[in-house]
Amino acid sequence: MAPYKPNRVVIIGTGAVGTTTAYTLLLRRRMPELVLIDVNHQKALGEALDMNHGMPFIGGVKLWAGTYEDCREADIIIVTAGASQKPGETRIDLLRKNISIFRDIIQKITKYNSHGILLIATNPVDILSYATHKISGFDRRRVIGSGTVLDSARFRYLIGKQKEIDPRSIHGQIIGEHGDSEVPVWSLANVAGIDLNFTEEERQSIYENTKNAAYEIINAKGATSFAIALALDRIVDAILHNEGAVLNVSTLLNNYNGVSDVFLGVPCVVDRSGVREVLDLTLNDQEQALFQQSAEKLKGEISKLDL
Ligand code: 6V0
Repeated sequence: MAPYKPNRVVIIGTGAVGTTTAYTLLLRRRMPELVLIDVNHQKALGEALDMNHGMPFIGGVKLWAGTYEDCREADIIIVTAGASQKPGETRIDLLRKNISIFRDIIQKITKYNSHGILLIATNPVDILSYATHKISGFDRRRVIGSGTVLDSARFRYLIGKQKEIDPRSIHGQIIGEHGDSEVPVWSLANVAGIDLNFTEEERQSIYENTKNAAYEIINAKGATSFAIALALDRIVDAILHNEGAVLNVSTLLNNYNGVSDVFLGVPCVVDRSGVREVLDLTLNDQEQALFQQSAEKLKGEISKLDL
């Protein structure tokens, strides 16, 4: 087999999430070529120009505002295009607007690319990842939603803050919907294998703050961008460097803790092939019930779509 060379990443949507992700990938020099696409081409042009003027300080990345034809040689296409939450809106509220945008975008991408990995960030991310899988016809391993990677990071940050321990040393995860029905897996959360020993009140507070983080940030600054950009960068790195990293991305489930035919965030092994493997979690009864409720909620929304 010829040696694998990471080549090109395309980002569709150059709003708060798309540009911050581009800038993060650029600073970390994740790939030799980065393309920005937006329905508002002027915006993509401006962002590309602004970032290109920083090249003398970074180097090594060719970046431009492109068209869907540039997807032809892309290893990863990240979709961040579409409406974002306004104060008071849930992620599910965005579905009507974003599903039609997605039909158009995914068809345009697949006109030129049938081999790459589609990494979806637009909300509601789990439902739009499912729709992407259906519209594109891509193998399930190559359609990845950002899932609960960000929620798990928020969870670990808050636990670390409470325990005064580096969040990188906290083992904890959120599964299910990236949204209001997400599930904290307290039964498996630990530091160095040691139980966290939180009171019920502390658990509730950490969970609520994790779940409501986006609402809090959107109320304060209008959008979330930095942590999601780092989460997307983490997923891209795992793919391009064939890491086999375990990340709670959103993937198509098949009889997983009693759940099938829906995309949800669960621990997955991510490498060059995309989602190489979904890891089985032994949940307690309460977690399993909440996970199944999360799945039912999303399946109810999916059943209303014409996919
Ligand atoms: P934004 O800043 O409004 O940017 C959206 C961009 O999409 C704009 O530049 C638009 O011009 C562009 N766009 C709209 N329609 C199209 C189209 N048909 N083709 C190409 N480009 C188009 O939104 P922001 O960047 O804040 O959020 C983007 C999406 O990411 C929203 O749906 C958010 O809810 C979602 N997020 C998902 C997160 C996750 O964890 N998965 C986290 C944060 C936000």
